[in-house]
Amino acid sequence: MKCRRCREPAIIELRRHNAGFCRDCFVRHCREQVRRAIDEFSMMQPGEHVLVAVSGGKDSLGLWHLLRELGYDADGLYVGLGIGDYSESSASYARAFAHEHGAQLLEIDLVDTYGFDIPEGSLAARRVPCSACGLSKRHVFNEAAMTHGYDVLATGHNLDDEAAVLFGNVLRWQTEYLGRQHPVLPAAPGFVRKVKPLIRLGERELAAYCVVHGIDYIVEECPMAEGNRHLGYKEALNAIEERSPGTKAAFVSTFLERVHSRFVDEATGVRDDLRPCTTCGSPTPPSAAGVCAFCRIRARATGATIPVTAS
Ligand code: Q46
Ligand code: ZN
Repeated sequence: MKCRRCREPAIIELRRHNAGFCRDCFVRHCREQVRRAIDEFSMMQPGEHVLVAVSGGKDSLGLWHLLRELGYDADGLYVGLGIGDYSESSASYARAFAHEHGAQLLEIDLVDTYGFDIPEGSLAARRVPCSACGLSKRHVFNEAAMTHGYDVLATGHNLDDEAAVLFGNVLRWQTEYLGRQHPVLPAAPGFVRKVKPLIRLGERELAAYCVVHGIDYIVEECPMAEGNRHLGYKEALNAIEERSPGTKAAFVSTFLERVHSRFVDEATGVRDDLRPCTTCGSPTPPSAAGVCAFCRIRARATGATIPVTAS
């Protein structure tokens, strides 16, 4: 197979684009997809101070590299979740990248800063690990970006992730989540702007991007991922994509073009009703009796006494 752009031998075939690319044209393709996503959704402006949430995996390290290549002033944020050797190892990949590229890495350890780790938090809150973990990461990312004065928080969600989340939200008709599912969540009181610049790139492309740049990333899956519903959704979508390449991209892009706006009002209404958490100040729904979900998990895991009246 030859490269679509320059006719040199291709190193990767992208069936969704019905094309192959050589190394240089593939790198250019990845940059172009990120640049287009940033422009299309007005994610950020040159000169803004960007914080990239990095896990040590291919997506977030690839994103960090891509943003820096595109000229953005992007620092990394690594949150230590306390998931045994997995966390130790993933931190070392994030640190190695920062060291090698002369980039700034902010590190926050959940145990040191908040007094609990994800295994304890999920047990204490009786939530599946990924639920306690996702919620904690969202809280810590937002808090860190706000505290350190960043303009925007970028996460490494790729096309496969977004398609799987969308699939789950549609299967259960979670309309509020559908209204919130967008590559840009604008800043609001208590919230930094959040963006997903990898929305146009798939998992395979990120893995290949890291390989061609010699970016080392953690390959092992998180040991607590078992039971994560999105893994099943990904498998189902992969089976569909195999038969008709391009379905995932069409699913996500058509949703954003034609469907998302129908659910925005519901999501905005929920956001407008948020009130500062009485413990940490983060925006929280009135139904939570004043204490945000993160502070409730933290209180249960650490045995701290805070006024917890709702579950
Ligand atoms: S780290 Fe956390 Fe993921 Fe592990 S516990 Fe689940 S959400 S799988 S990206
Ligand atoms: Zn709180």
